[in-house]
Amino acid sequence: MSHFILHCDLDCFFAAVEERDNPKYMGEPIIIGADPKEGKGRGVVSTCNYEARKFGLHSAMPISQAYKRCPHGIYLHPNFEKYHKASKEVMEIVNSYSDMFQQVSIDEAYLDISDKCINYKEVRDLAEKLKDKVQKKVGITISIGCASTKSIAKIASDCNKPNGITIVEPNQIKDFLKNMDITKISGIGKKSRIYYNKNGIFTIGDIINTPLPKMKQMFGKNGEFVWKVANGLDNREVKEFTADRKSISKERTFYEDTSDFDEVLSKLEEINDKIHEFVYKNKIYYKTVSLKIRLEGFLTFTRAHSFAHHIQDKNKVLYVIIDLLNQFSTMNKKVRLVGIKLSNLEKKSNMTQTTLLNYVLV
Ligand code: TTP
Ligand code: MG
Repeated sequence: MSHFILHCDLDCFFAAVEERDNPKYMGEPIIIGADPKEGKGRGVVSTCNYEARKFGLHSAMPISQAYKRCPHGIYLHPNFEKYHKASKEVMEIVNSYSDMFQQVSIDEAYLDISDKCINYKEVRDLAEKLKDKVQKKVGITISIGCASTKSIAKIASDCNKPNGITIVEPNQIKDFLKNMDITKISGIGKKSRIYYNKNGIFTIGDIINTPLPKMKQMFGKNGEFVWKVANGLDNREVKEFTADRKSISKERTFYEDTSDFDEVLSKLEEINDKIHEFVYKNKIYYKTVSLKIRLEGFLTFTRAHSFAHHIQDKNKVLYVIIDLLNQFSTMNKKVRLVGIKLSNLEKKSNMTQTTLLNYVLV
């Protein structure tokens, strides 16, 4: 059976909601984020509309820099309550097309429509209907990518923004991906890109042309994952976090063993941030935090700490991790891998505004 997976992502989400609610700003550059204070403001851009992007503005840019580039823009404070409501309305519409639905952030979701369509023509019709419904009922636009795997659907949804549909059929995958930069694959960030480049891998085509054993040998597990993505073999399913899940964990191997405490700590912070994106989105609370550390020579240790109650607090986890990490500081050995695990999980349904804020601004 063919696999049809959609990735739906709203266009300049927060800015689109503001544009919808303030028609007088139509056609103006709109920037959502911190107060620019005429160029002296601190903080960052949350997002901006496509008009503002013409001036080089983008998410996470310091607001002072945005102001310098676009002083005549309309600068607005985020109104999370409003965005949360719009997100919920959109997600309900997306979910109404299939139960195999997985929301992955405030403005993106996957939808498996394999048992709703028999060919790509029907897929396009469904995607168009979905897009029209979002526009009509919520008043904002969404871009949709469709492919046989989640990772390619995600890359596709970004290709025809705003308000576009991009379908990549299995026999088009190679041509679609081959000239793209490797960072289009989520799993290759700015830091790993440097390492991949050093080893002669620049485009996704370079990954496709490297045999799997060589990818594994050069880049370990990450190499294997990105090879599968590049070859259309990523078989992750569309599914939501389920209550019977026992733990959430993430680990990373250093490209070279390190004894630099700051490097180890910054890697752990990165892992903690990533895990918490998932935690906040899925409204997960946890009681136990574990640190995993592998030293040179493959000596592996885990240390755990349990809180008295279920919590959801990125900073508390980081303090515990630092504390647990300090227990290894006297061993005088280089570190090969670090990981964090959260267990004793509980899912709550009432998301507070602070958690939404945390999620959005991390
Ligand atoms: P994105 O989907 O990454 O961005 P976007 O919807 O604004 O633009 P695009 O058309 O390229 O998809 O993020 C969704 C919302 O999350 C975004 O509207 C604002 C918020 N956000 C932040 O607050 N900070 C950030 O750094 C990012 C990336 C997003
Ligand atoms: Mg978006």
